Amino acid sequence: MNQAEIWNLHMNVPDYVKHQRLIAWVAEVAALTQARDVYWCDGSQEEYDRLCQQLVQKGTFKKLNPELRANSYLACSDPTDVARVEDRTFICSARKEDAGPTNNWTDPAEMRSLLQTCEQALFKGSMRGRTLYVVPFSMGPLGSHIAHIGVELSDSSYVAINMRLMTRMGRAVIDLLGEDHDFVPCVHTVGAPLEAGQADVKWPCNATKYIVQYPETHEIWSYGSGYGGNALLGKKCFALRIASKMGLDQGWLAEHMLILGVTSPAGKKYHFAGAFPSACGKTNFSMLIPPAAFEGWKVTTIGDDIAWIKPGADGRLYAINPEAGYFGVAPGTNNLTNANCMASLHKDVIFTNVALTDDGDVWWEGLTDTPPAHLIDWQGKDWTPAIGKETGAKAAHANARFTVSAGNNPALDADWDDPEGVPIDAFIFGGRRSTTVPLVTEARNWNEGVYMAATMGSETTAAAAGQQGVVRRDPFAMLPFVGYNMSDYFQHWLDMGKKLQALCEKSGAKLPKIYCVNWFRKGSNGKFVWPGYGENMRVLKWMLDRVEGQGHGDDHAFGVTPRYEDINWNGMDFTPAQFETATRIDKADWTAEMGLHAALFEQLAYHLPPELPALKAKMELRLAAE
Ligand code: SAT
Ligand code: MN
Repeated sequence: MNQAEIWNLHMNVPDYVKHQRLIAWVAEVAALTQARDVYWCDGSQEEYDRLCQQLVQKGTFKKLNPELRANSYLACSDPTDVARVEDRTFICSARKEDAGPTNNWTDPAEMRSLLQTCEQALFKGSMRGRTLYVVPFSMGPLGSHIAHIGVELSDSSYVAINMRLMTRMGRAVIDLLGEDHDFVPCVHTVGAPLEAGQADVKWPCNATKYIVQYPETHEIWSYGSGYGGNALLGKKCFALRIASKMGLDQGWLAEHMLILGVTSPAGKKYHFAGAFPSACGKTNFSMLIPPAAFEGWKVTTIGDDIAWIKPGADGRLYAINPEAGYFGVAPGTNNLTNANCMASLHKDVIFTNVALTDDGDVWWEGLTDTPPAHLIDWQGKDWTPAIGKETGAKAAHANARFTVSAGNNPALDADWDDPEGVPIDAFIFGGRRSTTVPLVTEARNWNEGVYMAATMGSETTAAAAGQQGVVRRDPFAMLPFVGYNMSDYFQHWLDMGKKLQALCEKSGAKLPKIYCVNWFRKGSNGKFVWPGYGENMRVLKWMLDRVEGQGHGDDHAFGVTPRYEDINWNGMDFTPAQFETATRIDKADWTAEMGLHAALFEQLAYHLPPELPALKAKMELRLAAE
């Protein structure tokens, strides 16, 4: 018997699995990683509860007080494994130019050798002593023509159960795969093999990490981390990095965007897709509750992080949320900032890296104004407000997360699972900028919108390892997520615009409008000028007025921004002076900003669409004349 045949014996293939290529691949990976055994996830509640229970026994999970958080758990990670690792993320295309200057690139043959084939290959024996979980999942509604299937092989049951909340996972996907359907193979190991007799730790991981995408062959290999986007491979690795390349080749878009529905009191429904970098409020925005003055208006969530968008024959863009759950940032979430989210978190939640209260509930910074008198912090240490003050230690990690199924969200859109997707009326792009960028600007046309999105900057957050609060260019909020050359991605957006325009001319449909927003501008006192959250409805309403050809605004160098009188201020105390601070275009600031655009274009010179520098020159002329 060869090694693969020996492993067949331990494969435990359920008889409903008919896909020989899948079985052979699982056997190959099991042999490579020397997993102790193989477990095929069926996605059932019974399985979920059993795996959670095992994690409780192992000490990875703490079961929360069922009266306060029914069927919910807290996991605390290794302190070195708390966020996405962008510097350990690789796009391994055949040609370096095709990964582009914003991605880490390694030759695919070299990477395969390092991970799979060389003598010390990292995946060799990496699952020793552990179970290999086979996790079949659909990104998008089962069977939707916009959806795609993946199978993740992971030695982490934490990953398997998070995938059940985050995706459509289990036997139904195996049934869809049938005998020969395509799937994206995703291999994940925490990189912590257990030798005979060796005790496990609560959060196994490895100091060495590799998050590897092969965009041309649609493969993902992830080593060394158990956290979030590093390990739940359906999310950033598949639904953005691999899918963006699929979209380039097949004529669609995979975007780091929330999708929300807005229904007017008259019952007319609109859909927005909004791109913001990680930890800039996408989850909150997607669950927005309109202020009292907007009685009769309703905002509903289709997705909070990722959108897959395909053109219809009518020239409209149809979007689905490839995910089925939310992996949201906990700190700052409360009943004022996101009451819908809070209502989602009463049951069936996995919390990661938040603090534990003495009565078995969770707490994080910003949940309540006054912290409880005593907590166990995310690192398992005693925490009191006095300790926090003295040491600066946070009770919850700044990137602490909740994982919860979309079904828990009271604002879930009735069409969220529609396999046809929802038609997009407008795109919103927003960064986190203390200065310079106005509250809202409408692009005059598609190409100027692409320019705005391409040159977007944002202050870095705790969602990724590394320095926080520094402004970096984050084109389309996709900097860490584009699976190919960024300039080719810009070109793809410009090409899509042209193609849609031609289709729209025939059908009479309109291209989506494009907006740039900034909720995070600060005044001279260092405080946010704009209150954000529910009040963002006022900005959405202005956008809808524009979509209907009714709203007004000032035309300036970069597009159209509302005047004070163009916004509905009912029930809100916001002075014209404050509005001026939130929307002002400062010539000196923008001259400096244009210098940063120039630097970006220099970095992205290879294949940079000439339309972009041409637009820049036009805007600069106009800025100088204003
Ligand atoms: O990539 S994660 O899912 O861990 C978080 C994020 O960056 O949005
Ligand atoms: Mn995200």
